[in-house]
Amino acid sequence: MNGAESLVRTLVNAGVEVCFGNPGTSEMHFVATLDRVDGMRPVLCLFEGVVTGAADGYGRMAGKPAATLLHLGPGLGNGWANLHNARRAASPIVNIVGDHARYHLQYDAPLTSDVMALARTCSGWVHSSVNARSAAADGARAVQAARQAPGQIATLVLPADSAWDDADGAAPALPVTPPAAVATETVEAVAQALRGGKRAAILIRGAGLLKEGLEAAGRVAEATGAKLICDTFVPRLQRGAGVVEVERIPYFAEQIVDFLAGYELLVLVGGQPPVSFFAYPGKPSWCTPEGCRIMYLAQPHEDQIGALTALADALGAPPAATKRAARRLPDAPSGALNQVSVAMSLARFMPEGAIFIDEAATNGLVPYGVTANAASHDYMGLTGGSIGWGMTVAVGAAVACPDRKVVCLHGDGGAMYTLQSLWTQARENLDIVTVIFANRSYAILNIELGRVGAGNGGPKALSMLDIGDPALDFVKLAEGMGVAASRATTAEAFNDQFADAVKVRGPRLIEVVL
Ligand SMILES: Cc1ncc(C[n+]2csc(CCOP(=O)(O)OP(=O)(O)O)c2C)c(N)n1
Repeated sequence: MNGAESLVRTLVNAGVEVCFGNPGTSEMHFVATLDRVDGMRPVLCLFEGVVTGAADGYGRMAGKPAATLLHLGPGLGNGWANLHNARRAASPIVNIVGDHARYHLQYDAPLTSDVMALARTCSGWVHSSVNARSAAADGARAVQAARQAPGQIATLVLPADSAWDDADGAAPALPVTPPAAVATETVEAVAQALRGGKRAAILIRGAGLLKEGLEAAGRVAEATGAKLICDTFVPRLQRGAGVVEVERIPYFAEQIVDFLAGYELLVLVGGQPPVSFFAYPGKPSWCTPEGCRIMYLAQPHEDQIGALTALADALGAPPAATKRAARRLPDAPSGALNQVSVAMSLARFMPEGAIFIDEAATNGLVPYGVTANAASHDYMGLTGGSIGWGMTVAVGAAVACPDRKVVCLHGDGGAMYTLQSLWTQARENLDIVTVIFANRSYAILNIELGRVGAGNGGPKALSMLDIGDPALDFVKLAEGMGVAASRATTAEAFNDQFADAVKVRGPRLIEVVL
């Protein structure tokens, strides 16, 4: 057995079932192993940004890591932006990055680069397997590190000779440390502060945004009158009919300030105080009101669900929450096609248990709002702000949850970063409906131009924010990658196309012409 095979067998032992990858020469022994080892599903993606984004989506939905296979520094570099998004979501991922054989590095061959340095900037754990006999043990440690609460990116560099030299065999899985229990004193202190009658908000992230956490949070809210809130961009939120609701913090700094005005106590559960996404001249970066007390109920690595449950019990809250989102499905939309009509169709037809991925940018606000009362679903947001994420995450979510419909709303600008996702969606027959908002513009940047005080922009400046000439034909682009596609120009047409798309299994794309 060589080092690569010992590593793949170890990954499988540790519960890693999927490898999203884009290999090169230095990863050929790893690739060759895939036919010799049962239990690892290889998924080819045609750009590393798709590889890493898919691993992010898989990690968020499966709650355990997939492996990626990346080609030296350039492969990792191409995948970096979506690793950034994944890091900001605390997604568990195990990157396997091939490198030159160690004796080859001295010759400075063309693909030589400082892979370790690059890996450190996006990973919580980094290691290079210095010989084939340690690759298995290193792999086990990588999975353990990735699964450490709340989840992180572990990058294992595999030099080519460590892959092809003889190894002793696979390593067993290492124990996974569960989220740490929150101290009783912490729970007591927060309970006492909440009992004090101050106007309070509880900001929840991580596992606290899954149904069980929300249930406990709902009990706390009902016992204290505290408002439940979540970040603008959440890694994963369960919501919809029958689920306890949280209010989303708005995007712009001054809106956040208004949203939090008057709060005297901010309790953090797995997150940090909200700040402005960007700095703007004359506008605040820090958005928590002056004098507002900030208390941490649970840190990201701690047990958020357990802490919320203990808090509800300490407050003597009723045993179950009573306030949940009602089921309210909109009528079929008619007339103009815009984010309102799309939102109505979405809420009408999104099936129970759907996975809603949101990179709709300026067209995302209404769909998010209206689906609050749709069938219950999982929602995922762009945690790191690096666009070109949604379609890639859809790949990973669909691989992780083959029995659930994935609905991905996407801006046309962001879509062009990682459009290759569609090819993998077709090849793997993934159950994904992609809705492209074709406004033919970087619309948000038109807003930001004024907000940062850079003026209205002359023709050259505005040309940098316009993607309408030539007009992108998403129907042809999708069909060219094997995904059935259609174009909607009216609300009625979209309604029909979307209703049809959710009924049929497999990848579909609808271009919404705005
Ligand atoms: C990697 C990366 N590059 C550039 C940006 C800057 N950026 C933010 S939004 C945006 C355009 C988004 O356009 P689109 O997806 O069409 O959405 P719209 O704003 O039109 O609603 C760009 C280029 C970014 N966030 N991330």
